[in-house]
Amino acid sequence: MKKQSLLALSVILINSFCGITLAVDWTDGGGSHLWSDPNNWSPYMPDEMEAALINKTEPNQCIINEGTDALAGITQVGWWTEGHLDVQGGVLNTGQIRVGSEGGGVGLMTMSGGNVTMASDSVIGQVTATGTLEITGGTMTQTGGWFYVGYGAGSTGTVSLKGGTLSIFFLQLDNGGTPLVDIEAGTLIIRDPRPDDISYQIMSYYAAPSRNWVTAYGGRGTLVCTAEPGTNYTIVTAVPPPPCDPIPLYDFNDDCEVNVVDLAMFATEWLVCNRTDGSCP
Ligand SMILES: [Ca+2]
Repeated sequence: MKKQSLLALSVILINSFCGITLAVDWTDGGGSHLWSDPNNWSPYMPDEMEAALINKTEPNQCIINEGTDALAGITQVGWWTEGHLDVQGGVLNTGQIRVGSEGGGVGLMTMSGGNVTMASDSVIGQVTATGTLEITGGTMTQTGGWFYVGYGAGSTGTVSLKGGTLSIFFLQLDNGGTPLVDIEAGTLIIRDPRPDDISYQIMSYYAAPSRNWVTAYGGRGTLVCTAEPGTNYTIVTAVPPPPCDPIPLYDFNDDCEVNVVDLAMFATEWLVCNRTDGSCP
């Protein structure tokens, strides 16, 4: 499908859901990589009524830096192709964020500082696309709607909290895709006023070994879920694993100990043969 057709389709879809009037393309035509440079957008810089389509990656990624006050109705990163939005500072106010959105797209959003605010439903990895959100600093706050990770068949959504804060109302991981929320030094805040239900959802459902959709340090650490007194906020953080040096060679689950758990993992592949030349027994 030609780009113009895709753009028209996008506008129709966006219009039908959000009342957004126009999709504008990130071009990096000015070469500065900065969201704040009007020369980097076509036909012009987005405001709160537009969908900002960021479909370029290095060396033409989009950067929001200190002093930038960015606006968009929808911020769509990696739609039918690859895109990278890097928030280093400043502010982004947007209705929605979609990272990795349809058509086998690959979207990456990195955040090391600043403040990002979304007013409604947002998704990391939507319908056959792959989306990754990596936060090492700054604060991302959703003021309304749900936060979807891995939405729809064939989608892969990954949220990596290595610092900073992700503050949302509701974390929705159960929509047919492959979701992962991995927490290291960052903090996940869920502001739903039912902390007991949220804690159960996180610790006993999403983080259950049969799913492993929410992990701490890639499964090596320990998740901690607490209700903040007086606010009903559920705070999810991670305790790092004990130091390990050297890592045992046959420690398949990375817990720094070789035991029956690793043996069971080994046994599940006993006699598996994947040679493609027909020489397997
Ligand atoms: Ca082990």
